[in-house]
Amino acid sequence: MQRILLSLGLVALAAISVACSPSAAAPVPSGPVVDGPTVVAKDVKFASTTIELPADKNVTVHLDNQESAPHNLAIYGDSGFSQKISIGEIVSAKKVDQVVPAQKAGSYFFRCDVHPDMKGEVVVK
Ligand SMILES: [Cu+2]
Repeated sequence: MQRILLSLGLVALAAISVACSPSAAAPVPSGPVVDGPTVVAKDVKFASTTIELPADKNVTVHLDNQESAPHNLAIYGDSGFSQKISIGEIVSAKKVDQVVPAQKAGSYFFRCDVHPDMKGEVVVK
């Protein structure tokens, strides 16, 4: 019995490791993509603490990093930043686009993964 429990534990651990692996690919959206907002990063801050996205549509979001400090735009489903939705590329002094897969209306959360204090709310409606 103990051996079975141990095996189950190992399987659960393996599943958790896969789910948490940074290389786990974000869902690739299918279907049309609409153009979305530009988010500016400067002085180790995002210019806005709210991003609005249309509900139920794949959206291209633009990160405009206007300084040499590295930033990305990472969108999560929870305020604890554990449910990855769209993790953008980390860039310095550069603009980069990312396609955020369609989300239902509601509140989501964004941050820079390099500087977790750079964060805000994503309002999907
Ligand atoms: Cu940053």
